[in-house]
Amino acid sequence: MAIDLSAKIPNNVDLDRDPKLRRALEAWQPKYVDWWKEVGPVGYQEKEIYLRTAIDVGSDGWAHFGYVRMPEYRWGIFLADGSPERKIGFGDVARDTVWQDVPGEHRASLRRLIVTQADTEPASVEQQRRLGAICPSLYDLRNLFQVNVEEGRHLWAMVYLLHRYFGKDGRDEGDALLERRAGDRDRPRILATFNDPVEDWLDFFMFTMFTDRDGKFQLLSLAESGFDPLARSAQFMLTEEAHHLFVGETGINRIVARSAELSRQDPNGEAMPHGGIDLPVVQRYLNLWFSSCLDLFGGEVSSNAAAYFSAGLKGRPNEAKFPDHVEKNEVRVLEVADDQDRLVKREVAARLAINEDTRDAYIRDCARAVERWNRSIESVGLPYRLTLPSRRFNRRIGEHAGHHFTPSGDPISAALFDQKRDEWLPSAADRTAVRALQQKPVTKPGAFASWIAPPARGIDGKPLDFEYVRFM
Ligand code: BYC
Ligand code: FE
Ligand code: FE
Repeated sequence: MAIDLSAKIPNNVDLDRDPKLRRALEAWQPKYVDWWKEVGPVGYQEKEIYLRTAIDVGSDGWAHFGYVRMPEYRWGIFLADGSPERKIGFGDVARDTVWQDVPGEHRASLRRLIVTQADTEPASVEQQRRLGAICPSLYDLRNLFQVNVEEGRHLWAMVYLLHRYFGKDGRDEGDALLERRAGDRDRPRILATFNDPVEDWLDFFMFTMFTDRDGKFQLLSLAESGFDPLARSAQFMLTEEAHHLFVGETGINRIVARSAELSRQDPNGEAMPHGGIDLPVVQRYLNLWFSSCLDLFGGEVSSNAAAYFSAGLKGRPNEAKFPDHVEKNEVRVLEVADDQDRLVKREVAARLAINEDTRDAYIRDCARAVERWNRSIESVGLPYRLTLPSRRFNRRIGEHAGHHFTPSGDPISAALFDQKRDEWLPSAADRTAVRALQQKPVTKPGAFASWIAPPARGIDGKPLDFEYVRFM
């Protein structure tokens, strides 16, 4: 199907055939643009940014690149191609045909899953809104805005589902999504990480590395859903998501490469005196964001997750790769602290531990990236290594919340944790030091801040000194 980009809302869901739905979304659109202008990126709204816009879902040429002012970005609605014959791959409904509408008995659960997914998208834009003022290069500035506009499109993807399949309730949820605010005391975003501050570019790269990666694994799980429109929305969102993860993983790699190079030349092994970020500071930011994002998978023992899985609403990432898609009589062993803070093994029904399967897949993917960063450090001959902390470290949700663990996962007292806090998590001094390096934006084409190496190549085949953001 050819997509009409001049339509008010570009889409491949035949909006024109459903005038009532189209009008409802066209009524939501100005509220969305107001939200964008109010709490979207600070400054730069009138600048022309070299952005990618989704225009199709085919494997070749789903996007086009060009200069756009962000408020004029074409946020569209796209579902990946699918087959109405697709079979559900898990739970008690395994091998049933997928649903094109919302089964009445699953309406509340599906609405809740979609709203939770949707809420993270605008939240991340709000969290990142001040970073433009301290960007390390035009290339990075453009990537920040690319991520921001696509998170905006992800919100559109979810609001379409709410409007189309959930009637008045769905429209109310669509409005509420524009009313909550990241970090707001009275009307916060739903999940904790999406209220955490993103103050500097080390936070930003950690966020796109670890938090967007939660997005990848949640979207992979939703792409398995028996509710076909949700599955196909999630599939297309994953296409865009790959770039967000690229920004995070390569961003940290570029920081680490620069830090390693500067540290090696310093008699005390420090990068800060030479305009770089010390590797132990990178490690503490990593500890913070990784642990916060582990919470995004929910509790280790979750009756919600069991119910979603049984009913075919939400599977696991790449469900087909799991040996058992029903998990009826299996058990999983968890290692948790008992009430005397000793590590003990606890058996739970596998269905109750579905969140743990998804978390495992996520941790494996994060570990692969850490290995890559370590190869960058190793290549300059520095012995320092980054590591992922234990999945028990610094948790606020689930079985490990309320206990304290070292980064290696050993139970310790609250008092000892407090004492060690600044060794394990970003201290006020770390934040001040990072901030001192990032006071001024670097906006000369081809120039990069001292604390980050240039990327291997530019965007869309353009050179590194391309004018990714036009300042006239
Ligand atoms: N913070 O039964 P449990 C993305 C609540 S990121 C605060 O263990 P469940 C993106 C929970 O709601 C992907 N509260 O949880 C990334 C429950 O509340 P109630 C977003 C939390 O349901 C970057 C209670 O604790 N997508 O796309 O098994 C940029 C008990 O929890 C948290 C999704 O999340 C938390 N971290 O799992 C832009 C997919 N965790 O019932 C975008 C949809 C749990 O006591 N969401 N709680 O009121 C879900 O699938 C599930 O809701 C969760 C939680 C996996 C998040
Ligand atoms: Fe997203
Ligand atoms: Fe993302």
